[in-house]
Amino acid sequence: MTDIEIIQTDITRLKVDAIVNAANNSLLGGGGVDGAIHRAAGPELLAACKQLQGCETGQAKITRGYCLPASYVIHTVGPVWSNGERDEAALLASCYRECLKLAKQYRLKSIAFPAISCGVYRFPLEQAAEIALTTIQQFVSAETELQTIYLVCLGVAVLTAYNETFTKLKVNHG
Ligand code: AR6
Repeated sequence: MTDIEIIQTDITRLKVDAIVNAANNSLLGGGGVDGAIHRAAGPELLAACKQLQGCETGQAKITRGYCLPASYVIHTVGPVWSNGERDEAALLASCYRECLKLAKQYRLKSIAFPAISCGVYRFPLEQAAEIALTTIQQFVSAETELQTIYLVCLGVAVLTAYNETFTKLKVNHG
């Protein structure tokens, strides 16, 4: 049974097997959670990312965590919100699935996700929360090795959207 926990904290402080980075196609750093992760992990993370030669939107790649308390960083690239006209929902779901596939491949027991695409990329919060939770629930119903999945919210707006969606989905699915 996998636990799904919604928490409000700075993801860079979590001692989990992997934290997920909401990166951009270059994988060479940026602002938001990406900037925070690179600052906390140190320059070796950027050196490792340079070897990866970027990442497509909706895909994911893994590195070590270097100076982070987390062992690994899974870098994924969420879609930029564009009025829902560019397959953003499917691409965001793909981000969560691809990260979980890597977690399975590396036999990770714990993983922490930030709210991918919910910052600079402006994905609507309620819809993003629903995609995150349903995609994760579908994946874990078939997979058992992951013990804990954290959904990390920095701001209160994201926290509220996640909590409300979580309650709604639990009610809907019994
Ligand atoms: N811990 C947890 N969550 C955080 C943290 C943190 N330390 N810092 C920010 N967040 P964003 P995106 C939240 O903009 O929308 C970067 O420049 C934040 O409040 O980081 O996918 C990349 O290089 C928000 O809810 O990612 C890309 O160019 C969520 O993380 C671009 O931003 C995601 O916000 C990606 O944009």
